[in-house]
Amino acid sequence: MKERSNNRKKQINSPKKRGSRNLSARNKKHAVKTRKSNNSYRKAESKSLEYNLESSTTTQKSGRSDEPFQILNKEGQLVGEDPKLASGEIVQAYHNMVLTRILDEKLIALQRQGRMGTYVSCSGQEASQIGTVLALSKDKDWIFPMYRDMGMIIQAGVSLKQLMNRIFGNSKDEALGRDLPNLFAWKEKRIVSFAAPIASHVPLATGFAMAARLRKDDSVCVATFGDGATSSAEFHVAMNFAGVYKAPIVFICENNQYAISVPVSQQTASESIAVKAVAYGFEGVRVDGNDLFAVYSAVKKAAEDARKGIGPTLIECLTYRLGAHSTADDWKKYRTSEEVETWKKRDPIQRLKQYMIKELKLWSEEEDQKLRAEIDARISEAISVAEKVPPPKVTTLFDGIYSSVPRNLEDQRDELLESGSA
Ligand SMILES: Cc1ncc(C[n+]2csc(CCOP(=O)(O)OP(=O)(O)O)c2C)c(N)n1
Ligand SMILES: [Mg+2]
Repeated sequence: MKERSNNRKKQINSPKKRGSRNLSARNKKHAVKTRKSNNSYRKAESKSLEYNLESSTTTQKSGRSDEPFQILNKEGQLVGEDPKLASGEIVQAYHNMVLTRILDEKLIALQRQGRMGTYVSCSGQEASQIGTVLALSKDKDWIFPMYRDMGMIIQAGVSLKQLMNRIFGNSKDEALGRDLPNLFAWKEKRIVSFAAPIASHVPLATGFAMAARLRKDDSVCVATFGDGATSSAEFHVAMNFAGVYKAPIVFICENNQYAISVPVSQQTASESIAVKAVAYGFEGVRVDGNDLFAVYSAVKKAAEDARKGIGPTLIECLTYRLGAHSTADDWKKYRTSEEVETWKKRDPIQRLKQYMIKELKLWSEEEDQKLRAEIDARISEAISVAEKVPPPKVTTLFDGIYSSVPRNLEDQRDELLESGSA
């Protein structure tokens, strides 16, 4: 360990090797900070990545900063530049955040009752997901989501009915039961299918963005992933390629503090995830991911830059998953109740609600109760309808894969039909 830390010191003290002579003023700031944190090698293993989400006096005007960019503080007060969304858009986004939260809770209960398969919860991350989609062009932009992004699917306009058919994988599901509940994809909404190996979709999204550039269409691609995904080779390959070719892509890391049980402090020795963009030659932005307005503003700016050919952006949304990683683990084994309680006070739904009630004066507790009851009833109804729809016919397995079904598959299909089990 001693030898290792000496080597690290040598590297750190060798600016030529680090290429810091060519760094811009902003990057130098990052370099200095990195040097400082590398000197405390032992500490880096146990400390969490530091940031201040408690400030009620933040005055940042843009998202280009080391401190998380915030517009609505946790009390729901405006502390940054108002993105001037229309009232209708704010209420719609709020509605979708509440819908996502209640649906999430109900789906966990359904899994516990043995009525659906494994499910990955998104409670706590609604502002990151809904704020992102709100900032995109519905007619142009493409989304490569991760498994936890149900809020994005809802904000993109997939109906509750469609979503429930997908979750039960019934015969009315457009994917005919081929996807796992969380592997969302809707072609007509420009949402591309997710593959379970972490970060495998990030280079694909980058290639897709480049294809748009070559076709001379001005669509932008958004790829979302977790903090754990940033340790994968695919993340770095995609970032490097996107930086070199100025691909029209926005990388969004939903840093929810854990990759299953591994805290982000053990995921990276960097001072942040956003700072990784600096090495690839483009902007990294750290955003309070529980602040709908901050996420919206940062993604909007990044999408505009991508569309103009300025290049990609990496946005790190600091957020928290309030529940377990999935219905297959117990969060009490790897985090404290105090930590969860701290993050509950930064709840993205509560802060937007407070802003709508106190500052915009377009919402009330009564309306809120009414909305929640309505959503609850709509979800229960959608579940009971979708659950009764029969599963797809087994022979649909052979449909929609090849333009003409190969002989060997035709034989297997005939065999299945003759066996009478189809
Ligand atoms: C290549 C690969 N390695 C491991 C896994 C198992 N795995 C599934 S989810 C997950 C954690 C990912 O964490 P993060 O990227 O932070 O996303 P989060 O689940 O926290 O939203 C892991 C390790 C996987 N699916 N693919
Ligand atoms: Mg994570």
